[in-house]
This record gives sequence, structure tokens and C-alpha cells, in this order.
Amino acid sequence: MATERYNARDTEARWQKKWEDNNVFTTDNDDPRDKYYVLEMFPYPSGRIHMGHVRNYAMGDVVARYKRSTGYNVLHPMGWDAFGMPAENAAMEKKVHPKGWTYENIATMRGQLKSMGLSLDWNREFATCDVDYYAQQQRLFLDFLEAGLIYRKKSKVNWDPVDMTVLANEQVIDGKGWRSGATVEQRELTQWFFKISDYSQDLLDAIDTLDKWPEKVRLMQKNWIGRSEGLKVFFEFVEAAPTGDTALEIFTTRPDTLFGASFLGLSPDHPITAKLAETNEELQDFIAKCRQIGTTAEAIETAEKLGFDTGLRVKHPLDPSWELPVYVANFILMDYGTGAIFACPAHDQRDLDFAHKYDLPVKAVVLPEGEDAATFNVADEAYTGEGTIFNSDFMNGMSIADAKEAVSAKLESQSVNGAPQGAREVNFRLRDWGISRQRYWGCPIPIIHCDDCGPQPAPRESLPVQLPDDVTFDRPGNPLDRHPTWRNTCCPKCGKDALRETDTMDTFVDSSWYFARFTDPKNANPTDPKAANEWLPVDQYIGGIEHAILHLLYSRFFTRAMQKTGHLGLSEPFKGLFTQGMVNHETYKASSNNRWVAPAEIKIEELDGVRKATLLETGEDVVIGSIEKMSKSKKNVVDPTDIIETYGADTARWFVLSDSPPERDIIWTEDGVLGAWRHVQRVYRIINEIAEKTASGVEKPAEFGDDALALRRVTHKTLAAVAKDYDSLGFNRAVARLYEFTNAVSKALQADLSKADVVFALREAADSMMSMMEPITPHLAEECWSILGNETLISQTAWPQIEEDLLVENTIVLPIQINGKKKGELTIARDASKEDIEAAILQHEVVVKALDGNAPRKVIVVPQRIVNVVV
Ligand code: ANZ
Ligand code: ZN
Repeated sequence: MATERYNARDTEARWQKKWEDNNVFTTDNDDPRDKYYVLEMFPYPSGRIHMGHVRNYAMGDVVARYKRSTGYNVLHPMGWDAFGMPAENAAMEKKVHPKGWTYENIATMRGQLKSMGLSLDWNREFATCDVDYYAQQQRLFLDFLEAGLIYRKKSKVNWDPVDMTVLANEQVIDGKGWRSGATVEQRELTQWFFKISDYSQDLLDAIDTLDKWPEKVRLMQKNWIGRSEGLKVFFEFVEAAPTGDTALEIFTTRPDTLFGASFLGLSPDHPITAKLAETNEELQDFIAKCRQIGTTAEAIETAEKLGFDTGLRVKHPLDPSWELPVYVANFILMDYGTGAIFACPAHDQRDLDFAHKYDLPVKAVVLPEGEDAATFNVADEAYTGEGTIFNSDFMNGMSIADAKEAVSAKLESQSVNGAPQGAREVNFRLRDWGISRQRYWGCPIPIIHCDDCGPQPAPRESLPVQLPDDVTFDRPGNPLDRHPTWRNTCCPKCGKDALRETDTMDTFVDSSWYFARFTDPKNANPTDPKAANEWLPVDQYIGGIEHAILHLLYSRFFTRAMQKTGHLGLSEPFKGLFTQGMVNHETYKASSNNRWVAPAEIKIEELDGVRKATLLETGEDVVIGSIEKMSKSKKNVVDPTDIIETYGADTARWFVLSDSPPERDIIWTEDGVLGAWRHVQRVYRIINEIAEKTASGVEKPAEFGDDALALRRVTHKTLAAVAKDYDSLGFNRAVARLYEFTNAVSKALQADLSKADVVFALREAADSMMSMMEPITPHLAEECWSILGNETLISQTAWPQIEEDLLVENTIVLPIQINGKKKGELTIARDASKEDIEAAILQHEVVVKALDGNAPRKVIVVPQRIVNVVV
């Protein structure tokens, strides 16, 4: 009898409703079972979900469903990272309100996620723009402020003079604002900072404990924190600087190269530079030019080296008769070290480029192994490797490390103007985190500015400081600034009229603690520490590599800050981290006008082994291009909803988890999707056939014939292997095994179905197959599970018991005698040695019980025959 085709559309909706009606995925904090927290990075509600989301959430869902089936109380929540610029851009462009736009997008995307059949606890859902959420964030802000973790300082920002807004570094493209195209200026603004640098060393040290993180991410975090051990050194001015300073303090990590010094460099923002500029117009122009480069370290690093000779001279600390010029140089940052350097062109590329440009000496002091001191010479490339120190007086012949030690000790014991000339110092690249944004759609910073009392924390009883709804986006700038009344309030200290802070928080703040909020999302405090400590750290966090640095670092800082302020009892938020690869697709261009066209707009045919693409509408030729990350700009996107509506969510889930290892990119192809869809259909047919041809509820026979035993072996081995795959996030391996297993089950249908042992084995295989498929294709699994006559939900069914005996290759069963009487059986490899058997027997429960802690008097092993233990 031909079975009807599997109708994913109807079936999926039916099971989703059943799960929802029965609260199958609701998680109870009081459930006494062991807890497991799996979390995927929550989405930004941009409008619609994309395939990257599908892949990310499918992976998390497999983990959640699998862990649930192995007896854990699983927390698998979902929310929305909902504040940010795109909502304001939409407001400006489409005349919609950011709030309406955001919540509408959330509604759409929630529907899309639900259509994927994700096993989420939707009762815990929140958006970071919910007043409830950001009210708690304001509480955290006040607690951090009180704990000394937040301060205010002036700092430079990228200012877009047309949009009248501060731009993030990524929004500055070639020195121009990304939206307005205006030349970006540097402005000094007073901003709020989180003191992440208090934790630099701790954040670095703890990376070593994160052994379930990808090595790559750990390294990126280490580099970002950037610990440098070095020396601060005073260079005495020949004549005092106009600031009155008699010596210039620099920071170096290479004091071993001091004899290769060529000049000193000051940051354009150094106080001495500023003082000199007061009376020097040329220098003022130079500084202005430097500022156009932008504020990023990368921009500064790659820009052409520019310098300005100040005319100031300093004495070399190891040879007072040696004078060196002092330049202002555009590659020196004010907020690192001391904002001043000594330059050794032979061993630092930036210094070398600079020296070439301004015709300054280049003297090598590190000799690479195998080079001759008489002929070694640095031309266009600085030598930064290992070697032996030469041309360097008392350091000659030393290794770099020994020379560093020797010169540091020497300069520490020397003094200038009564202070030590050198002092060892550790510096970190990690800067404090500036969180002020001059935007509307973010969490208001709960501060009130009073002319008399200065900035005051908003009283806790007055929280939340709520965003006003009546704002306009018809002009650039921050709508909160020009709101007629919102700013006006009174000083909590003196009661005088005062103004609210109109800056809102960087949206990275919102995502730095959402994982903690999920553990008790409706609590009147930011967390219930008990619940949070029980759930956290997140056992498995899954997301994109693009968040490998900032988001993870900020979350690690927040967890520490929340620990300090009593909201959490731990310092590391994410125990396991997994970064998934991207979803890629071929690109297409219409040949006539070279514009990108979408996969849905074209048709591909194969003629004599050559793929030929044409536009569906006009039949025009289309050029097939390279395979790239799905992106709107190249139009090489496939809409998940189209796929789900055509083939079903299970097909999409199966496909995104199938072809590549999850950490690698996957190429989305129509053929691949069809393959997945055909597999879904095939499984459905096979299960129906089993259900029709065999009786359910057959009792387990005492003996199994060869056919049945062979199938049972495959079933249990596959169960064990797939369990391992899921535990190690090897989704593609599990898929490959399930394809094979499906073949084995299909073949077993040819066996003699009148035999009870075969029927039992076949039913067992079919049930097990559903247990293994449920994490990936949950709707199909529920449907088949019910067709097989089960009345429970597979989503709530435990992973099958694996019979270890069936995993052992080529085993025999030996009777166990205790004092000559048969008491049990031992299953062991046929070729096990006498010693192996003896070792196994002493661990067998029957023997352990009989011995009752005593040593056996005698163990007699007759390999292949019998074991007798005398107690
Ligand atoms: C002399 C020298 C010789 C240096 C040499 C390097 C190589 P990290 O490793 O990042 O800590 N430096 C110090 N302060 C700076 C600033 N504010 N802006 C730009 N560069 C600065 O780098 C430390 C090195 O970067 C320091 O060691 C200094 O140059 C430079 F063969 O001193 B070095
Ligand atoms: Zn006041």
C-alpha cells in the first residue's frame, strides 16, 4: 500500500501546537534534576530571520533536545537584542517610530522562529527595549557606580557634523561618516566609562580556565587585553620643556634596544605638544592633520607616518653626551603607556618608516643568528626577531631577555632629579569601556546633572528613567536633547532644577547580562542570585565568531561586576563556547546590466554537464559567480520562510546541520535541500511500512536469531555513536550516521517479519531512530513516533537505554561460577586473554557481591569456557 506523502506544513503546525498547549518546553527553576543551560546569541530584530539564524538556532536546539532526553532540566530561552541604530535609521527613512518598528519586527521574527519548531521556553522571552529589562539595567548601573566601577571622563569621539552624532569606529569609512559622507571630526565629549581595566589581569588569567572555548577565541581575547611588560624611562631634556618638565617619560617594551635609539616621539595629544602648539601655528596645523586620521588604532597604524621636529633635545640615559631629537609623531597614541616613546628604527617598523622619511639614523643592536656583525644591516624591513645584542656597551653578547633584565636593573638604580630613571611597568592594551551614546533608542543613563552638585545618580525609587514616546526624527541629532520636557527634573541632592542625562547606553551593555536575566526574567531585581548561580555559567553558548572579542569580554566583565555588587556568585558567564560557521551561497549577476540577482529570480539548467543560469522573468542570461556569505548586498540570500513553507522546518534543520562540520561554513544549494527533503520523505515511508507490517508492543524475546541480533547491534551502536556526536556538537557526523542507519533499517524490512525477534528488533530500531532524529527533525520524529503506536511525546521521552553487550564486537558469554555454582554470565570479547577475563570478572557485580570486600581465594579461568571464583 502506498503511503501518502509526508505533509510537513500541516504536520509541523500540529506538533508545534501540541508542544505549546502542553508546555513541553517550559522550564521550572525548582525542578530538582541536574541543570543544563544552552543559549544561542540572541538576535537583533532587524526584520526577518536569515539562514545564519536558522543554523545557529538549529544547533542550539539539538543540544537542548538531546540534553533533555538524557534527563537534564534544560534552560533554553530566547529574547531580542532590541536597542540600536537601525531602528532610528528606519525612523528617519520610513517615518516610523523605533519602538513600533522594533516590536513589529520582533512579532514577525518570533513567528518565524516558532515555525522552526525550536524547543524554547517562550515564557522567559524579553526584549532589551522592554521597560522591565532596561529598568533593571539602570539598577545595575547605579550599583556599579556605587561600587566605583563607573566614572566620567573627557574622551575623544568621532563626530559626524552633518548627522550631529557620535560615530562608532566602524561607522567611519575613509575618514567619512557612513551615512552622511561628511568628513568626520574629532571632538572631546564627557562620557561615562565602565572600569573594565580594573579586571585586565583577571580577565587575562581566567582565559586559561576556559577550556571549553575555541583556542582561536581565547587567543583573540588575550591579544585584545594585550598585556605588555616593559619599562618607563625618563630622558632628561637638554633644556627644560615649555611645560617646565625637565625630563620626558616614555614607555618601552624593548629597553634592550636603547643603544639603537634614534629619536623620541610625542603623541599629538601630549601635554608638551599642546604647550608648544600654543605658540607655534605650524605645529597646530600638523596636529589638526593628525586628527583627521580617526581614532582607531588600525587607522593610526596604517596611515602614512608623519612627524614634526619640536626642536627639543634629550640626553640618552646610558650616555649623557649623546643627544636625541624629539618629534611629534602621528602614530603615537596618548592613552597608551605615557604617550611618548623612544624610537629604535632598526627593530621597529613604524620607527623605521619614520626614520627613512625624516632622514634619521638607523642603528642595529640585535644581531640575528648566523649574521655577521660587520655586515648586518637593516634596509626597508625592521628586524624584530630573536638574536644577540651588539653595538650596545655592557649588553653586548646578551640575549634579548638578559639584556632587558640588565638594562632595567641599571636604570632602576640610576636617578634623574632624585627619581629612579627607570621603573618596570605592566601595561594593558585594554581600554576602559566608554558607554555613552548620543542616541534615542537605548537604555537611558540614570543620571541627573545639577549646576551646583554635578552629576547625581537618579534616585532608585524614581527608576525606571523611561524613554519618552513622543519624539521626532525629522532633524539629525539626539531627539532626547530637543524633547520639550523630558530632560527637566530636579536635583536629588539639593532639589534645584536640574537636567537628565540624555545619553543612552551602548547596546553592548544590554547584551552583557541578558543570559543572567533569563534565569529569572520577571524578578523585581536584576537577578535572583540563587537561581542565577544555579543556572550559570551557561553550559553551552553558541554564536558567531564576529562576537569573539567585544561581546564576550564585556559579558565577562559584567559577570565580575555583578559578582562584586552581589547579583551573581561567579565570575565567568560561559563555560562552553561554540562559534558556528556561516551560510554561503553562489552569487548571480544579470549579464546585461551587471546587477546582482537573487536565487529566487533565476532558473539553472544543466546542458552537457555545464550549468546555465537564466532570469525567470525575461530569459536573459545570468552569470554564475563565486560562493559567498549570504548577504542582502549581493542578493545571494534564501529566505528561511520560503524554505520552511515549501519543504518544512525539518528539511531546513536537517540540511543546515548536514554537510559541513558546524564550525565551518556551509554552502546552501537547492540540491542539498532537495536531498534533505527526500530523506524526510523516505524516513516517513519506512516508518509507515514498519507500522503496517509489524505489530507494536512485542515483548522482548529471550533469544535473538542472527538477523535480529545484527540489527540490534547496529541500532545500539548507532545510539551510542550519535549520543557522542551530540555531546560533542558533531551534528554533521550524526546526520551521516543516521543516513546509514536508515539504510540498515530499510534493508531489515526484507527479513522474515513473521519472526518475533525480528519484529522486536525492527520496532526497537524504528523507535530508536526517532529518538536520534528528534533533536534535528522534531516534527517528523513526533509524527513517526505516534505512527509507531507510542502515546507519549518523543520530545519528552528519554534517550533509549543502550545495551553495552551489543556494542562489544564479537563477544562470547562465559558462565560465572562462584564456589562451583553458576551465578551469572560475563559478556566479553571472544579473544580476551586470561588476564583480561580475570580483571573483568573481579569487577562483575555478582562477584563483587560474593566477595563482599574480601580478596578471592582463587580465580580459575578456562578461556572460552568458564570462570570459577572461590571465595
Ligand atoms: C622602543 C622600542 C624599540 C619599541 C623596538 C619597540 C621595538 P606593546 O607591545 O603594544 O606594548 N609605544 C609605547 N607607547 C606607545 C604609544 N603610546 N603609542 C604608540 N606606540 C607606543 O608596544 C610597546 C611598544 O610600542 C613600545 O616599545 C614603544 O616602542 C611603542 F625595537 O620602545 B618600543
Ligand atoms: Zn543639586
